[in-house]
Amino acid sequence: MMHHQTLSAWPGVLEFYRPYMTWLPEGASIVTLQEGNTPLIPAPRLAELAGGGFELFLKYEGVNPTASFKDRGMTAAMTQAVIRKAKLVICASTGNTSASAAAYAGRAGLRCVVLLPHGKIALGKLAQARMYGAEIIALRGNFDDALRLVRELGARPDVEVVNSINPVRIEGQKSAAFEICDVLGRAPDFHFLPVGNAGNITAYWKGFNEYHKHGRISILPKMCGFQAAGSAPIVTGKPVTDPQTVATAIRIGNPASWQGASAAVAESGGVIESVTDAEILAAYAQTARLEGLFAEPASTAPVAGLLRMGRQGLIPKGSVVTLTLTGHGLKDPDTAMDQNKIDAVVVEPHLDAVMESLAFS
Ligand code: AN7
Repeated sequence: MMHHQTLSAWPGVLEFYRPYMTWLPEGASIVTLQEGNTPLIPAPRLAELAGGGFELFLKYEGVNPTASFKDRGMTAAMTQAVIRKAKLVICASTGNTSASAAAYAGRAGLRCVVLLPHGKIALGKLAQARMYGAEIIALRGNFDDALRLVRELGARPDVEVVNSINPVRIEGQKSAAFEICDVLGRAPDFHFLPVGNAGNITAYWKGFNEYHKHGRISILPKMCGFQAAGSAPIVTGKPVTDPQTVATAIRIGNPASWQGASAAVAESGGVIESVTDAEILAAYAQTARLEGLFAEPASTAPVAGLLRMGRQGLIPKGSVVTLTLTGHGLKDPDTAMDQNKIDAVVVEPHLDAVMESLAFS
């Protein structure tokens, strides 16, 4: 007799966490790709590299339907767009928001326009926006220019803005904090994540607070956010007019949720700091090699931050630390190839040739 466990379908984050989605009208039909329920994976080798003595878990958001955490908010934004009978959905994006918006809009049967900084979008994200059928406008400008234009366009009642300035995006994204607590059976002592437009750190803090208020967790984590050094307005305290970083996803000079990020850090007793591109790229390689998790450069900014804080002795022994890997490494194949300039060895298809190239006798 074989004993099987039962596997039930995951309904997506809005349905699963419906009691916490008070904005969602009764009977609304939800636009979902079954996003969420992503794995929380132990990362003992990275923890060791950061000095050890604590437990580390990585929330691998790259396995969402469009391979980033944006899908959690996009199910909410697109559900709302349908309720409001929008004719057009628009967003500004450094890439992942546009990929997600394009997919969910297609599913909802809505026209989707994305405004992107020309030449600064990782290849995989552009491929997604094209395949899902978005209309792409490339601006001779940066993300901040794109978001300014989107705010202006969004003043029309038949246009739905699906950036995180739309509050339901935050409502969807807070589900990641719930999942972490549900899996651990407690809240982490520290939560690490990258900060760009600062919607996600705002969303996680809201999620942890709601679980705390409802008695699901008894402590709140210290929120630790990391920006790229060339694009660190919250760290330096002033907008950056020409942000630069290899982590194009977080190449943002004037974050929309600046206040939310500052509040999360201040209220939780956490930190917001910057890491250099060199630190980001080192952490990018280490995360892939040590843990088998390929995440895009923006996602490894907090890994770099954790390595630094751990080595400085800022993570107390016995702590439980969680860290969000926000997007899949395959999003940005160009950066991956640039990091690994060593080409494959090309040989004839004979065993001797292979053995010879291996110097294996
Ligand atoms: C992989 O897609 O802003 O601080 O337009 O793609 O909530 O902005 C992406 C942001 C981190 C930063 N990691 O999150 C966009 C966009 C990845 C990202 C962030 C982004 P926020």
